[in-house]
Amino acid sequence: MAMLSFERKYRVRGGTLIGGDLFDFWAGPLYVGFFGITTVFFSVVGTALIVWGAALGPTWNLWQISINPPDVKYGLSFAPLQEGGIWQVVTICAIGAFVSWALREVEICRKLGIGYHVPFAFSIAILAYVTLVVIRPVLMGSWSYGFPYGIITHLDWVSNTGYQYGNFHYNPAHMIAITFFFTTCLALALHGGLILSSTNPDRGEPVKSPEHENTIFRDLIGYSVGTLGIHRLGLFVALSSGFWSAVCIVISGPLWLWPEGEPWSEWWNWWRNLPIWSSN
Ligand code: 07D
Ligand code: 07D
Ligand code: U10
Repeated sequence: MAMLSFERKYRVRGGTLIGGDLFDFWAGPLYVGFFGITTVFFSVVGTALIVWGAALGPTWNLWQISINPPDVKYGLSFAPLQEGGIWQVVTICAIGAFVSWALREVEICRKLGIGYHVPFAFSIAILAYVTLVVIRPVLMGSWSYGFPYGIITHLDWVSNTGYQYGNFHYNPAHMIAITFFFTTCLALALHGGLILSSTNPDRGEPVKSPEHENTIFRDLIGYSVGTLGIHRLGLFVALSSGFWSAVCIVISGPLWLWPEGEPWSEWWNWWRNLPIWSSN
């Protein structure tokens, strides 16, 4: 009930980025807005195109359906619909839907008078996706470098692309991204565990304070990052994961191993070639 009366209070006009009052309303619990309309538009068109692409064959097996990017011979031009053109239009729709979703988040933040942290965070996911299907293909000179839209085929793409550079584990930016992903899990496990341990006590026990939360880590490791700090840290490590992921793939090809180049393991020769122990 409290939530419902709060919603009534903040459900006011304004804060929109475009279109003034047009579409400035709610449908049940959902805020609509101009960008809600564009999200639905792009999602419906994109999904319909994927279903059409699936209907063209060769399979209705959900795991094997794949909407493939054009052949390398089409370079950066538009391909015929059935030879990768569908993938190109689906990509436009996907970017349209993701960016619309982020802008809808911005409008809701403006209505609530809160910071833009949530849309900023989602923008990093969009950056990673756009790096995979636009920035890197453009730098490589062909849309064929985008990943195919299929549950299993996109895994094949990751595997093939990984082995194309020898062993992707030697990519230093991939290492940094993975370290941030693991750190994010560690931080969330610590935080989830800490909050539950102090604010969800046994029946009859009092709820404990932030002092308790700080003290377990001060006793344990000599330092507590603090109740606000853990959220800053969490956001930082999570966004860094996505950011370094985008970096690790955009440098594979455009920077390293292209046009001829070497596998990622060769990158580490800078270490052997350091003047301190290298005679040449
Ligand atoms: C839990 C939030 C909910 C979202 C979900 C995903 C669709 C796709 C459409 C068949 C954490 C909804 C799925 C709408 C259906 C069609 C056409 C988010 C949560 C549940 N992948 N990937 C998956 C996507 C890439 C990789 C699963 C999307 C890159 C590996 C799901 C994208 C690379 C593995 C999926 C994308 C890559 C997966 C679970 C876009 C590097 C797995 C995802 C738009 C990033 C895992 C069979 C999940 C799996 C998996 C979706 C991009 C690698 C199908 C939408 C090209 C190695 N990916 N992926 O829970 O089981 O995300 O695959 O960029 O092992 Mg992928
Ligand atoms: C791109 C998703 C964006 C999603 C958006 C939203 C919907 C709506 C609707 C649910 C970025 C989509 C929303 C569709 C859904 C509803 C209602 C997220 C994206 C905008 N790797 N690797 C990574 C590891 C190996 C390789 C990233 C680990 C092998 C390649 C991450 C291991 C080889 C690429 C990572 C490992 C290899 C990557 C992925 C271990 C293969 C990439 C996370 C332990 C032989 C990709 C930007 C990511 C990348 C990537 C982790 C192994 C190859 C750091 C832990 C050695 C080619 N790998 N990898 O990017 O950086 O998320 O992409 O072995 O391209 Mg790797
Ligand atoms: C909680 C809480 C709450 C609180 C709390 C807490 C949970 C209620 C009340 C408690 C939380 C805390 C006290 C915070 C503690 C947090 C954690 C333990 C987790 C968080 C993690 C960190 C603080 C560190 C995070 C930072 C990271 C991961 C970034 C730093 C690292 C990098 C930038 C690079 C990492 C990559 C690596 C290692 C891969 C290597 C590759 C490269 C760096 C690329 C190139 C490599 C080189 C140039 C060097 C070559 C490599 C060499 C030489 C390595 C050799 C290695 C050897 C070891 C020999 O809920 O609220 O409040 O308090």
